[in-house]
Amino acid sequence: MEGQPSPATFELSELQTGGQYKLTTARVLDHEVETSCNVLVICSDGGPDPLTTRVNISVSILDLNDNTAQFQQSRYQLNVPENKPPDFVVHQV
Ligand SMILES: [Ca+2]
Repeated sequence: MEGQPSPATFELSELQTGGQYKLTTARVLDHEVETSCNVLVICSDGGPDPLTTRVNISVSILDLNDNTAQFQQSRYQLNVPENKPPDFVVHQV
C-alpha cells in the first residue's frame, strides 16, 4: 500500500473471513492540515507468476466544527471619540 502524504496514514488488514481487507486510519486526521489523501492498493495472487492489480482510493477528510473561534486578546479596552457618525469603526476583531 502506498499513500499520501505518508504510508502511516492508513493501514490495510485482512478480515477474518479471508480474501477481503479493511482500510483503517492509522492516525488522527485533521481537515485543517490535509483535506484529502490518495491511497494506492496493489493486490497480487500467490501464483508462480503472480498477477497483480491496483486501485486508487481517494479519501476526502471531512471538516467538522472542532475549532473554537478565538479572539487575539482576552480583553479589549477601546476609546471612541465623541461626535462620530453612525457606522464609525471602533475596532476590528
Ligand atoms: Ca475542522
